[in-house]
Amino acid sequence: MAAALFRNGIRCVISNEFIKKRAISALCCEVVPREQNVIQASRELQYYKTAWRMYSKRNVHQAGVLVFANEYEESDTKDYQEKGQSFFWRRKMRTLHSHLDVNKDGVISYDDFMLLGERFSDLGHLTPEAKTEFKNVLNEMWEEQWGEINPYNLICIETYLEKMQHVLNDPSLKRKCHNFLPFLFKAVDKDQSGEISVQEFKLFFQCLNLTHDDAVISFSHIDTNDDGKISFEEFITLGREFLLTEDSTKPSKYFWGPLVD
Ligand SMILES: [Ca+2]
Ligand SMILES: [Ca+2]
Repeated sequence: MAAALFRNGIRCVISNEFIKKRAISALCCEVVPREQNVIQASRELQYYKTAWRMYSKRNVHQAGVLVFANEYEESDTKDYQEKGQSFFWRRKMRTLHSHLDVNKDGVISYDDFMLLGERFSDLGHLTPEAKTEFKNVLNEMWEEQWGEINPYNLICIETYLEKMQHVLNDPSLKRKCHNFLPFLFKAVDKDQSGEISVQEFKLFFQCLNLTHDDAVISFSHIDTNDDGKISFEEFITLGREFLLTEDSTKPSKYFWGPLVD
Protein backbone atom coordinates (compact mmCIF):
# COMPACT_ATOMS: atom_id res chain seq x y z
CA MET A 1 0.00 0.00 0.00
CA ALA A 2 2.79 2.37 0.89
CA ALA A 3 4.37 1.74 -2.50
CA ALA A 4 1.05 2.49 -4.19
CA LEU A 5 0.86 5.82 -2.39
CA PHE A 6 4.43 6.58 -3.38
CA ARG A 7 3.61 5.92 -7.02
CA ASN A 8 0.85 8.46 -6.95
CA GLY A 9 3.57 11.07 -6.85
CA ILE A 10 3.93 14.32 -5.03
CA ARG A 11 2.09 16.32 -7.64
CA CYS A 12 -1.11 14.62 -6.70
CA VAL A 13 -0.54 15.58 -3.12
CA ILE A 14 -1.14 19.26 -3.80
CA SER A 15 -4.79 19.03 -2.97
CA ASN A 16 -5.76 18.37 0.63
CA GLU A 17 -9.04 16.88 -0.51
CA PHE A 18 -7.20 14.50 -2.77
CA ILE A 19 -4.94 13.41 0.06
CA LYS A 20 -7.87 12.58 2.29
CA LYS A 21 -9.63 10.63 -0.46
CA ARG A 22 -6.48 8.84 -1.48
CA ALA A 23 -5.57 7.90 2.06
CA ILE A 24 -9.05 6.61 2.76
CA SER A 25 -9.31 4.62 -0.45
CA ALA A 26 -5.80 3.23 -0.07
CA LEU A 27 -6.50 2.14 3.45
CA CYS A 28 -9.87 0.61 2.52
CA CYS A 29 -8.47 -1.29 -0.45
CA GLU A 30 -5.97 -3.11 1.69
CA VAL A 31 -7.34 -6.55 2.51
CA VAL A 32 -6.19 -6.49 6.11
CA PRO A 33 -4.74 -3.07 6.87
CA ARG A 34 -2.16 -3.53 9.54
CA GLU A 35 -1.63 -0.79 12.06
CA GLN A 36 2.00 -0.42 11.05
CA ASN A 37 1.07 0.12 7.41
CA VAL A 38 -1.44 2.77 8.34
CA ILE A 39 1.09 4.67 10.42
CA GLN A 40 3.72 4.41 7.69
CA ALA A 41 1.28 5.55 4.99
CA SER A 42 0.13 8.57 6.92
CA ARG A 43 3.73 9.47 7.71
CA GLU A 44 4.64 9.27 4.01
CA LEU A 45 1.66 11.40 3.04
CA GLN A 46 2.65 13.96 5.63
CA TYR A 47 6.22 14.10 4.33
CA TYR A 48 5.18 14.56 0.72
CA LYS A 49 2.57 17.11 1.70
CA THR A 50 5.07 19.19 3.67
CA ALA A 51 7.81 18.72 1.10
CA TRP A 52 5.61 19.88 -1.73
CA ARG A 53 4.40 22.88 0.28
CA MET A 54 7.99 23.93 0.91
CA TYR A 55 8.97 23.24 -2.67
CA SER A 56 6.08 25.41 -3.88
CA LYS A 57 7.21 28.18 -1.59
CA ARG A 58 10.61 27.99 -3.24
CA ASN A 59 12.11 26.51 -0.16
CA VAL A 60 13.54 23.89 -2.45
CA HIS A 61 16.36 22.87 -0.17
CA GLN A 62 14.12 22.07 2.81
CA ALA A 63 11.73 20.17 0.54
CA GLY A 64 14.46 17.77 -0.49
CA VAL A 65 15.64 17.31 3.06
CA LEU A 66 12.15 16.46 4.22
CA VAL A 67 11.24 13.96 1.55
CA PHE A 68 13.69 11.41 2.84
CA ALA A 69 14.18 12.61 6.38
CA ASN A 70 13.06 9.30 7.84
CA GLU A 71 13.97 6.91 5.07
CA TYR A 72 16.79 4.38 5.29
CA GLU A 73 16.77 4.68 9.08
CA GLU A 74 15.86 1.04 9.42
CA SER A 75 18.55 -0.24 7.15
CA ASP A 76 21.07 1.93 8.98
CA THR A 77 20.32 0.25 12.23
CA LYS A 78 20.08 -3.26 10.80
CA ASP A 79 23.15 -3.43 8.65
CA TYR A 80 26.55 -2.43 9.93
CA GLN A 81 28.52 -3.99 7.13
CA GLU A 82 30.57 -1.39 5.30
CA LYS A 83 28.79 -0.37 2.13
CA GLY A 84 30.15 0.87 -1.15
CA GLN A 85 32.47 -1.96 -2.02
CA SER A 86 30.60 -3.39 -4.97
CA PHE A 87 31.92 -2.92 -8.48
CA PHE A 88 28.45 -1.75 -9.55
CA TRP A 89 28.22 1.07 -7.00
CA ARG A 90 31.78 2.20 -7.69
CA ARG A 91 30.99 2.26 -11.39
CA LYS A 92 28.04 4.55 -10.71
CA MET A 93 30.21 6.87 -8.64
CA ARG A 94 32.85 6.96 -11.38
CA THR A 95 30.08 7.94 -13.79
CA LEU A 96 29.03 10.80 -11.55
CA HIS A 97 32.63 11.88 -11.08
CA SER A 98 33.03 12.10 -14.84
CA HIS A 99 29.95 14.37 -15.07
CA LEU A 100 31.12 16.58 -12.22
CA ASP A 101 34.55 16.89 -13.82
CA VAL A 102 33.12 19.35 -16.31
CA ASN A 103 36.41 20.32 -17.97
CA LYS A 104 37.48 16.65 -18.17
CA ASP A 105 40.94 17.08 -16.64
CA GLY A 106 40.43 14.04 -14.39
CA VAL A 107 39.70 15.93 -11.17
CA ILE A 108 36.70 17.75 -9.77
CA SER A 109 37.49 21.28 -8.70
CA TYR A 110 35.30 23.91 -7.11
CA ASP A 111 35.18 25.62 -10.49
CA ASP A 112 33.79 22.45 -12.12
CA PHE A 113 31.16 22.34 -9.42
CA MET A 114 30.08 25.93 -9.91
CA LEU A 115 30.18 25.64 -13.70
CA LEU A 116 27.82 22.68 -13.59
CA GLY A 117 25.58 24.59 -11.18
CA GLU A 118 25.53 27.51 -13.63
CA ARG A 119 24.62 25.22 -16.52
CA PHE A 120 21.71 23.76 -14.63
CA SER A 121 20.57 27.16 -13.42
CA ASP A 122 20.61 28.59 -16.93
CA LEU A 123 18.88 25.49 -18.25
CA GLY A 124 15.78 26.12 -16.19
CA HIS A 125 16.08 29.89 -16.07
CA LEU A 126 15.90 29.80 -12.29
CA THR A 127 14.86 33.01 -10.59
CA PRO A 128 17.74 34.99 -9.05
CA GLU A 129 16.56 33.87 -5.59
CA ALA A 130 16.43 30.18 -6.51
CA LYS A 131 19.80 30.50 -8.22
CA THR A 132 21.37 32.00 -5.10
CA GLU A 133 19.80 29.31 -2.94
CA PHE A 134 21.09 26.62 -5.32
CA LYS A 135 24.58 28.12 -5.22
CA ASN A 136 24.51 28.20 -1.43
CA VAL A 137 23.55 24.53 -1.32
CA LEU A 138 26.37 23.66 -3.72
CA ASN A 139 28.78 25.67 -1.56
CA GLU A 140 27.63 23.91 1.57
CA MET A 141 27.91 20.54 -0.15
CA TRP A 142 31.40 21.34 -1.31
CA GLU A 143 32.59 22.48 2.09
CA GLU A 144 30.98 19.58 3.87
CA GLN A 145 32.30 16.95 1.49
CA TRP A 146 35.54 18.40 0.20
CA GLY A 147 36.55 21.01 2.72
CA GLU A 148 38.10 24.30 1.83
CA ILE A 149 37.09 26.23 -1.25
CA ASN A 150 40.34 26.91 -3.03
CA PRO A 151 41.76 26.19 -6.50
CA TYR A 152 44.15 23.56 -5.12
CA ASN A 153 41.43 21.41 -3.63
CA LEU A 154 41.15 18.86 -6.43
CA ILE A 155 39.13 15.66 -6.15
CA CYS A 156 40.55 12.75 -8.07
CA ILE A 157 38.52 9.62 -8.66
CA GLU A 158 40.07 7.70 -5.73
CA THR A 159 39.28 10.51 -3.29
CA TYR A 160 35.77 10.79 -4.70
CA LEU A 161 35.10 7.07 -4.22
CA GLU A 162 36.47 7.19 -0.70
CA LYS A 163 34.34 10.20 0.25
CA MET A 164 31.17 8.85 -1.30
CA GLN A 165 31.71 5.57 0.48
CA HIS A 166 31.96 7.55 3.69
CA VAL A 167 28.63 9.22 2.86
CA LEU A 168 27.08 5.82 2.23
CA ASN A 169 28.16 4.61 5.65
CA ASP A 170 27.31 7.73 7.62
CA PRO A 171 23.56 8.08 8.35
CA SER A 172 23.69 11.85 8.87
CA LEU A 173 25.55 12.48 5.60
CA LYS A 174 23.34 9.99 3.81
CA ARG A 175 20.27 11.91 4.85
CA LYS A 176 21.60 15.05 3.18
CA CYS A 177 23.34 13.64 0.14
CA HIS A 178 20.45 14.38 -2.22
CA ASN A 179 19.96 18.01 -1.16
CA PHE A 180 20.89 19.31 -4.60
CA LEU A 181 18.25 17.20 -6.39
CA PRO A 182 15.21 19.45 -5.79
CA PHE A 183 17.13 22.33 -7.35
CA LEU A 184 18.08 20.17 -10.24
CA PHE A 185 14.44 19.19 -10.68
CA LYS A 186 13.39 22.83 -10.64
CA ALA A 187 16.07 23.67 -13.18
CA VAL A 188 15.18 20.80 -15.51
CA ASP A 189 11.45 21.52 -15.24
CA LYS A 190 11.89 24.46 -17.53
CA ASP A 191 8.20 25.36 -17.94
CA GLN A 192 7.69 24.97 -14.16
CA SER A 193 4.78 22.59 -14.67
CA GLY A 194 5.82 20.45 -11.71
CA GLU A 195 6.77 17.55 -13.99
CA ILE A 196 9.62 16.86 -16.37
CA SER A 197 8.82 16.09 -19.98
CA VAL A 198 11.07 14.07 -22.24
CA GLN A 199 12.01 17.27 -24.09
CA GLU A 200 13.09 18.90 -20.83
CA PHE A 201 15.02 15.78 -19.90
CA LYS A 202 16.86 15.90 -23.23
CA LEU A 203 18.05 19.41 -22.38
CA PHE A 204 19.23 18.21 -19.00
CA PHE A 205 21.30 15.47 -20.63
CA GLN A 206 22.61 17.97 -23.13
CA CYS A 207 24.13 19.81 -20.13
CA LEU A 208 25.95 16.60 -19.29
CA ASN A 209 27.15 16.20 -22.88
CA LEU A 210 24.93 13.16 -23.31
CA THR A 211 22.83 12.41 -26.38
CA HIS A 212 19.09 12.70 -26.82
CA ASP A 213 18.94 8.92 -27.24
CA ASP A 214 20.61 8.52 -23.85
CA ALA A 215 18.01 10.88 -22.44
CA VAL A 216 15.11 8.91 -23.88
CA ILE A 217 16.44 5.64 -22.46
CA SER A 218 17.03 7.10 -19.00
CA PHE A 219 13.70 8.89 -19.05
CA SER A 220 11.82 5.66 -19.71
CA HIS A 221 13.42 4.06 -16.65
CA ILE A 222 12.98 7.00 -14.30
CA ASP A 223 9.33 7.41 -15.29
CA THR A 224 8.45 4.48 -13.05
CA ASN A 225 4.66 4.79 -13.46
CA ASP A 226 4.95 5.15 -17.26
CA ASP A 227 2.80 8.25 -17.48
CA GLY A 228 5.20 10.01 -19.84
CA LYS A 229 6.34 12.53 -17.20
CA ILE A 230 8.90 12.48 -14.44
CA SER A 231 7.32 13.67 -11.21
CA PHE A 232 9.18 15.39 -8.39
CA GLU A 233 8.88 12.22 -6.36
CA GLU A 234 10.22 9.98 -9.15
CA PHE A 235 13.13 12.34 -9.74
CA ILE A 236 14.18 12.64 -6.09
CA THR A 237 13.59 8.97 -5.30
CA LEU A 238 15.65 7.65 -8.20
CA GLY A 239 18.28 10.39 -8.05
CA ARG A 240 18.87 9.60 -4.42
CA GLU A 241 18.77 5.87 -4.97
CA PHE A 242 21.47 6.24 -7.63
CA LEU A 243 23.80 7.49 -4.89
CA LEU A 244 22.85 4.93 -2.29
CA THR A 245 21.85 1.56 -3.66
CA GLU A 246 24.15 -1.30 -4.54
CA ASP A 247 21.31 -3.21 -6.14
CA SER A 248 22.09 -3.35 -9.86
CA THR A 249 18.51 -4.28 -10.76
CA LYS A 250 17.16 -0.86 -9.71
CA PRO A 251 16.17 1.49 -12.56
CA SER A 252 17.92 4.38 -10.76
CA LYS A 253 21.18 3.23 -12.35
CA TYR A 254 20.02 5.03 -15.53
CA PHE A 255 19.65 8.39 -13.78
CA TRP A 256 22.95 9.88 -14.95
CA GLY A 257 23.03 8.22 -18.36
CA PRO A 258 25.16 5.26 -19.45
CA LEU A 259 27.55 4.04 -16.78
CA VAL A 260 31.23 4.46 -17.56
CA ASP A 261 33.32 1.31 -17.99
CA1 LIG B 1 37.83 19.25 -13.69
CA1 LIG C 1 5.93 9.47 -14.08
